[in-house]
Amino acid sequence: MLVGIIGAPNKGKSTLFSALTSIDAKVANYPFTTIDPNKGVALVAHDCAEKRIGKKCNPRNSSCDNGVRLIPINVIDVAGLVPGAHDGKGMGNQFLNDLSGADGFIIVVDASGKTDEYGNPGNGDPASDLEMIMRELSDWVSGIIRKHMPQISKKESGIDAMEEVLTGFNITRRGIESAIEKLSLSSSHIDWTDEGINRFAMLAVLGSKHFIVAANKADVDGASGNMQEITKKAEEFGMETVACSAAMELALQKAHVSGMITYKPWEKGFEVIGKPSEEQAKALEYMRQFSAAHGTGVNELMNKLIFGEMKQIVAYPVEDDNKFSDHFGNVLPDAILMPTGSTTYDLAMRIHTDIGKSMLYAVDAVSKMRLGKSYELKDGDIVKIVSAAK
Ligand SMILES: Nc1nc2c(ncn2[C@@H]2O[C@H](COP(=O)(O)OP(=O)(O)OP(=O)(O)O)[C@@H](O)[C@H]2O)c(=O)[nH]1
Ligand SMILES: [Mg+2]
Repeated sequence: MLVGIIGAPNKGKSTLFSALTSIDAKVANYPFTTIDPNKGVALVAHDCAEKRIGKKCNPRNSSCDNGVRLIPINVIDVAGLVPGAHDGKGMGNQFLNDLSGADGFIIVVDASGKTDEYGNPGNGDPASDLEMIMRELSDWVSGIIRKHMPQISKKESGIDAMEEVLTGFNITRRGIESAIEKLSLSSSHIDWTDEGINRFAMLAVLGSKHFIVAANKADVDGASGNMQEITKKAEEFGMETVACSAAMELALQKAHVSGMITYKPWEKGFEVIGKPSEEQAKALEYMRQFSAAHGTGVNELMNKLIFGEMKQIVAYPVEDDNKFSDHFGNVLPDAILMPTGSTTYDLAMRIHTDIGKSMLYAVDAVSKMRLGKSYELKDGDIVKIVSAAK
């Protein structure tokens, strides 16, 4: 799974990336600070199944902090998108290709409205920035379709041809079919007008990828006044909005590393353990008040994207269902993210195609019930896959 952080320039994408990954990305108060994409690993927090079995876990592919499983997710932070980016404006469209493998997107807007769509200081309109980003993504996809139109229109099955062209961009067959249906376009033989292609591209993107809107810089005066409009625009696209302050999240994490406070991003609040100067104490107090109800919003953002929007569940495969462990005795070694609706067979295929192909059945390690290949996994299930594979 790959999550892309996108948005116009100077909105706080790299600050959010640093807060999510603990990697020091270059951050500055001017547009196009980021040129080459930053790639890293974020951790998403979820209740660990160790509580259910009353045994301390010993994770391998993730980590666990007092009953909170931290599961790694790849994230990528790219250059700012400006109007016409799909056509090579700004940093061009190379970085759009870097995003083609992403299945989830965090769209960062400047909720304070103090930067324009090119990232320059001034009067900005975050809701229209959001619209611009979606238009750029969709124009990028339309451009690809248009380029391949001669070959698509020659094929008998338009959907197959479209799928072939768009598969590298993680545009799914489901997304293609639902867009065609919504627009009542012909699907057997595709030869649409430019207008048809544009409308199709937007719906195919929305139907294939998952989005959440980060109303960033929520700590800045004036941000709350823009929230209603941002949320309304996001809803038009079927997206949820989370108000956040990436800068505050980063500051709290740095204060934790320096020994000034103890802070865990997935918990609300923090404890001051160092000796802050008067100025630091004031800043900490401000951050405490801002984050009292919902934290800084950064953890919530990731959680809502992965478990809400992308509807992922966590499954724990084990080899020994009595010890809940792998064959080395590691308890609940792996936490695997899977889309809701995944079966024990899907999990087996994820572990290894050989195990999947020769899977016989599965066992629920807690109830010891035998589960068929088509059993739909629930969040937190601990299962042993029984396979004929060695
Ligand atoms: N007040 C406040 N400032 C922020 C926040 N997030 C980022 N900033 C500031 O906004 C400016 C731009 O941040 P970056 O993270 O470089 O933004 P970007 O979107 O990656 O910018 P480009 O790479 O140029 O597209 C910097 O001065 C940050 O310190 C926030 O939550 N609150
Ligand atoms: Mg950047």
